[in-house]
Amino acid sequence: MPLTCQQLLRTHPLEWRTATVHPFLNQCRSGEIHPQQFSTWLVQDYLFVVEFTRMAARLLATAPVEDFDLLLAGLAALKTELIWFRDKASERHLNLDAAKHPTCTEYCGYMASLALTPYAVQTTAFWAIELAYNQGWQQPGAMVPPYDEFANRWGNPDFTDYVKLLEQQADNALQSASNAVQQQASESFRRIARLEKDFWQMAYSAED
Ligand code: HMH
Repeated sequence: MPLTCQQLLRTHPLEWRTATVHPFLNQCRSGEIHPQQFSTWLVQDYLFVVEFTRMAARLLATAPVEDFDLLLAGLAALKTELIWFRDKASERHLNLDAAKHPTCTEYCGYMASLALTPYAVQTTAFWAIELAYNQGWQQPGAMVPPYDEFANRWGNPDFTDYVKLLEQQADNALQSASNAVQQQASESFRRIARLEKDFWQMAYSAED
């Protein structure tokens, strides 16, 4: 029986929960998040998305041609997302030319290291990273402004559909993967869950 994305979610429910349920998100829903904590997340997430875009490009570079449509659409969406991040930062007078927090550095280093793994591992990781935000921003329920705009970016129905297609793409790749590669995909899923949890927490730990 080949590994599937749903199986990963079923096998590691607690780890996935810590990746997608966090006080940061609940405080965005209620409006209680401190603007400075939110800004820390915003700047660091921009820096993350820059590196995630590079990961998407490497994924395209190893993908079978059948997967090009979805990955090219994903890259086009990332173009819009990077512009949007710059808009959100400039509204808040935030400097995006900032140093990465150690947590962001670790996550970006991990994404870079995935280049050395087989496509099945990379595509599963790509799905998990997008699903974390899709579920994380949706789960608290309707958020107060200005955070509703952020919740909607990753929680909207089109993004949910995109993540489902990424899941099918990953499942397809996993289907023909060896046991060792499936194991590697499973370890990657768990690593991403921990990195996502740490990324939420970073907003509270950053200095000033
Ligand atoms: C930390 N994980 C993190 N940031 C994001 N923007 C996403 C996932 C979704 O792209």
